[in-house]
Amino acid sequence: MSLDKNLSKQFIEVSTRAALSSHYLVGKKDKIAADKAAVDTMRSKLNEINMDGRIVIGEGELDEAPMLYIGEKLGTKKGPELDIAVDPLEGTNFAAYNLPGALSVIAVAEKNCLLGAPETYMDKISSNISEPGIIDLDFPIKKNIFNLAEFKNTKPENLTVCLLDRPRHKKIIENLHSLKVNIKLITDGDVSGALMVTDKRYGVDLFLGVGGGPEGVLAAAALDAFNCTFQGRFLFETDNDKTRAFKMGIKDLKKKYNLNEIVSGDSIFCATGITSGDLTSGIKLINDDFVSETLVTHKSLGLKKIIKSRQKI
Ligand code: VTB
Repeated sequence: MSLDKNLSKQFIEVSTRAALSSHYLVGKKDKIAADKAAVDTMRSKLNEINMDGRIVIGEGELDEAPMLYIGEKLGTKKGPELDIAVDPLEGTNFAAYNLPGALSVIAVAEKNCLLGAPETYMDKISSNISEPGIIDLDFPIKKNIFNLAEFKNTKPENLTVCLLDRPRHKKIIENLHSLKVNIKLITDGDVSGALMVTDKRYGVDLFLGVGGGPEGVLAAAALDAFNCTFQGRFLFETDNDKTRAFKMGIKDLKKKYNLNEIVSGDSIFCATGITSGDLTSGIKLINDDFVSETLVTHKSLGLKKIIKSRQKI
C-alpha cells in the first residue's frame, strides 16, 4: 500500500508551521521555549489530519513528555493508520543561539513500518550508494574508506566524511586524518549530517559516528527515498536504558539494523529549516507572509526535493 499523495502536502504544512512557531524564539537563548513552540504547533497540526496516527518517536515516554510522547495517538481517526516520528526542533542549541541548521522534522510510514527508537545513542553510517557490501558499520574505518574510494573510482583524499564533533570520535578522526580523508565536523544536528550524502552539492561521501538513536531513524526515512545506504546499532549505557528498549520490543540489544529494518513500505519525510543551514534555508518573514524551505521525500512517488513556499502567517 502506498500513502496518498495529498498526505505529503499535509505533513509539509505540519513541519512548516512548527518551524515558523520556533522561528519566533530563535536567538532568545531558551532551548526549552523554542522546542515547546515547535512541539505545540506540530501536535495541533497533526491532530487536524485525517489519519489514525501513532507516535513511535517523539519527545520521550509519557512520564517524561506530556506531548508527542511515544504511543500518543494523533489525527481525526478518519484515515489510514500511520506510524509517526517527530523531532519538532532538531538542533535546540542552533535555535536558541541563532546558529545555522535548526530544523523541524517529521517522518511518517504505514502502521508498524517505522522502528520505534529508544532515547539512546546509535552508532550510524550512511552513504549515497545502494550496493550492499561496500560500506558497513562493522568494517574498520580504513576498509570503508578504501572500498568507497575504489567504488567511486577515486582516492581517499578526494572523499569527505561528515561526523559530530565529539570527544568520543577522537579515534575515528585520527584514523581519517591518517588516511588523508577530508573531514566535515558538525556541532549538532546529525539528522542533517546523515542527509548530506544525498546530494553532490553537499560534498559529503560518508556520514558516520555515534549520535541520537531517534535522529538515526528519522534520517533513515529520508535516505530510503534517496536509495542510499544506512545502518545503525543502538548503544545502551544503563540497565534502565536496556529495560526500556526491551519493553519497546527490541529483543536483540546488539542488533545492527539495515535501512529496510528501520523503515519499510512507503514513507514521507519533511524537514523545514528554522535557521538557514546546509540542507535548507531558514524561515524568513516578509510583511504578513513567511517564506520557508522544506526537504520533502515521498518514497512511492519518487518525490525528493526542496520545496520553497511563501504563505500568509
Ligand atoms: C545528535 C544531534 C542532536 O544530540 O543526535 C546529538 O543530532 C547526540 O547527542 O542535535 P550528544 O549531544 O550527547 O552527543 C543532539 O545534539 C541534540 O539532540
